[in-house]
Amino acid sequence: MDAFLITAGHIDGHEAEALDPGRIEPETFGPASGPVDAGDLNFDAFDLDGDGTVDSRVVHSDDAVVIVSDFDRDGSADRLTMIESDGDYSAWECSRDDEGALVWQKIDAGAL
Ligand SMILES: [Ca+2]
Ligand SMILES: [Ca+2]
Repeated sequence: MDAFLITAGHIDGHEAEALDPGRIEPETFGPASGPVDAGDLNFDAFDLDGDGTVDSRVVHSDDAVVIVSDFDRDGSADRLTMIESDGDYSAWECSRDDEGALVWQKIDAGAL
């Protein structure tokens, strides 16, 4: 398939509603979890990549503390870092596959 631009029309009706990061469970989160709502980055947000624009905030879900990062500020999270109560952590980044579907990829994991 040739490369093509993702348009709103293409995504419309194609993807599930964005996931609330407060409902993320590290045990079940995976590549096909879909878009994650970055939420309101105007409060309690910080600048993780140091470019002068706030991009990240901390969300407490039932099972983990989740750092939600939206570096391009489009409202959809680009990176998630989950820290479980036992110190296990995992970091995920999302991208789109050839068909425009959002895919999460685990980029790091370990124990604190
Ligand atoms: Ca930033
Ligand atoms: Ca984003």
